[in-house]
Amino acid sequence: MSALDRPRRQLRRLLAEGPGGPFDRARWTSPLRGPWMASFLSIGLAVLFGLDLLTGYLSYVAYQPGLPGNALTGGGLDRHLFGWTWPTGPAWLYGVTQGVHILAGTVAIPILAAKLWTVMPKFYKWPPAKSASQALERLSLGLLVGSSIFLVITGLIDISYWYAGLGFSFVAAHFYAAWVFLGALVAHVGLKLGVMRQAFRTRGVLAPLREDLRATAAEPFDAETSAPVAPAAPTVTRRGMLGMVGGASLALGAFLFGESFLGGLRGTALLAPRGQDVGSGPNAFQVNKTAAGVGIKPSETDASWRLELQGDPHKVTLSRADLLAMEQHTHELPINCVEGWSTLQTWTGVRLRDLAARAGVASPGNVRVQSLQGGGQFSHATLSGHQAGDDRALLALKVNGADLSADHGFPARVIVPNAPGVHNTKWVASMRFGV
Ligand SMILES: Nc1nc2c(c(=O)[nH]1)N[C@H]1C(S)=C(S)[C@@H](COP(=O)(O)O)O[C@H]1N2
Ligand SMILES: [Mo]
Repeated sequence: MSALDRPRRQLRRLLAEGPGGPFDRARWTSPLRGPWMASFLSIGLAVLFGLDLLTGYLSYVAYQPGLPGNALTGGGLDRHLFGWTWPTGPAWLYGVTQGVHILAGTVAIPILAAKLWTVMPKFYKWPPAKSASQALERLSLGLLVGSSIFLVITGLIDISYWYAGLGFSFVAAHFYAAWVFLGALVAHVGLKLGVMRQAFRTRGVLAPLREDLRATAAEPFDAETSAPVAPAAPTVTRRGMLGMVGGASLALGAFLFGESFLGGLRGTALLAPRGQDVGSGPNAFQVNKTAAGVGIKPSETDASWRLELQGDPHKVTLSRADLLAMEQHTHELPINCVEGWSTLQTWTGVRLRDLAARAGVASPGNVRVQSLQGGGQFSHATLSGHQAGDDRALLALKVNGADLSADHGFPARVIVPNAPGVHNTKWVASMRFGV
């Protein structure tokens, strides 16, 4: 008997019988697992993730990553996709699309968890793949599950402002993962639409929701689905399980949506990042990054501060007093942050259009705005001519009738209607027209 006989025998057995444990389908006994449950949950996920793909794309367009200096990923996808321009009105639109984005992604979490629970036995398949097409199917499934979990987790980290937790650029990672997700989703839908149709045809779309516990039976076993070989007695109805999942989703949504809606409901958003004391008075609304936090020194923003306007060929330097001497305009406009919160305030300042004219530029074209803030993705932004030309696009000097506070961008900050919050640059140092 050679020394290799034993391991050989073991390998043969492993190949024939599988490694046991979770790979043994007989151990998965819940009668609720099966194609109907998987299909029903998929409809919820398709709606929510569909909304996320759509609003994610809109957010991408709103960032105008094709403009010089606005690159998001540093990769080949930093261009205008499908050639249209994000509008400057209605001013609240980005607040709604981005609010929907984080809300849909968050309420999807319990449904995603339930879907993974439902199909879990299929992840332990033995042998892992019998043919090349099965291997491809499993690869696409791995990419789908992996990218959706990755998107949800990076999104949650972002809306919690916990950037230190990520060792990479959130925007680039979230963006590319969305493309992987989209590709895997298309493959998955193509492969599974038949299973879903079959499940709904044989069991009805809603009929299983009406079954009481006694009528809650397993779907017929089929190695290709997650239905159990040897179902145990049910302990909960399908309606009960879906009620818990839906209830968890509703609770998450109820404690989050307040932060996306202008003003008053913010206090209800128990899941939004908390603990910031915004004080009282005209400047009492949330701050994304404080002046001290990004290293703005008081000596940079005192009376010696100057705004530099670079036209072509003009260059103009203005003090805050010069700006206050120009025609002032007041507009009620929101800040719509990409992290999902919005706030509506009344801003007063100089039109960007008028600043362009001051620098000798009749029609503003693209404008590159640079902050006093030394570096980082938020220290500059390029606005389109479409934005800079809008009557309501301001270099704001005041908010709610008072001077801007240091944290809200004193001496001057940009406010553009319907722009992503991050483009409303604070502590502006210079603007270059016609880039
Ligand atoms: N220079 C500079 N401008 C900035 C930021 C920043 O970090 N640095 N944050 C931006 C983001 S992401 C948002 S949402 C708004 C928030 O404005 P607020 O802090 O006045 O509420 O400012 C924008 N302007
Ligand atoms: Mo933001």
